[in-house]
Amino acid sequence: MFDNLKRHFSRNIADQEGRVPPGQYVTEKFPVLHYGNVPHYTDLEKTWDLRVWGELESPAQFDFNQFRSLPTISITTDIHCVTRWSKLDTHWEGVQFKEFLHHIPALKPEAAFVVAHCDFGFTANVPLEVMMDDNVLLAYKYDGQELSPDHGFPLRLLVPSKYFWKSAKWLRGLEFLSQDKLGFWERYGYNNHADPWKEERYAE
Ligand SMILES: Nc1nc2c(c(=O)[nH]1)N[C@H]1C(S)=C(S)[C@@H](COP(=O)(O)O)O[C@H]1N2
Ligand SMILES: [Mo]
Repeated sequence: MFDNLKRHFSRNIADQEGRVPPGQYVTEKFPVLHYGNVPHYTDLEKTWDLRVWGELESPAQFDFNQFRSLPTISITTDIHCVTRWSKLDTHWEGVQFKEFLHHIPALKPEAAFVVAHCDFGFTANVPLEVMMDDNVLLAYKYDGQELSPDHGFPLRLLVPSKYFWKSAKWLRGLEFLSQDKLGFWERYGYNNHADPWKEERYAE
C-alpha cells in the first residue's frame, strides 16, 4: 500500500519534471506488442547469429558466444510506445551500439542509416546519428534477467529516444546504408522520425 502510494507520487513528480512526453501515460506494466510470431530457439550456439552488412569494409557475423563475449553496459532509461504508454526507469544491459562499431569492420564514410533486421522479416530503420546515442544498446537483459521471449530474447535493439517500435526485437542483422529505407511500421504509416517529444506518431 505504502509502496503503491510512494510510486504514485514519484510518478506524478516525474510528470512534473517533464519526463512523460505529450499524449503518453505512465504504466508500471511492461506490455508486449508486436506483429506476428515469437521465435523460439532450441540451440542458440548452432542456430543463432548476428550479421552486419552494407556500407562497411566487409560483411561480418557473430555467433551466439562471440556476441555474448563483447563488453556490455547497463543503463536506466524511459521508454515510450506510440500506443501511448510510457515506462520510466527501465533497466537494460547489452552492448552499446557505439562500442559494437569497434568490433566490426570499419564503416564506409557513406554509411548514414541503419536498418535492423529481425527474425520473420521485421525491420526498423534508424539514422546512424541516432544510433550513436549513449543509450542505444543491442540489449539482452532487462531488469537483470535475460529478455523473455516476448520481449525479444535473445537480442533486441533499444533506441530509447524514439517511439518503441524502432526498438526491434529478435534482432539478427544490422544493415548500413547511405540512403534511408523505411522499415516495417514506417511503411505502414508511422512517422519515420518517431520522436515522442514532438508526437511524431503517424506519417503526414
Ligand atoms: N521483431 C519485431 N520487433 C518489434 C515489433 C515487431 O512487430 N517485431 N514491434 C515493435 C513495437 S510496435 C513495439 S511497441 C515494441 C514493443 O516491445 P515490447 O513488446 O518489449 O514492449 O517492439 C517493437 N519491436
Ligand atoms: Mo508499438
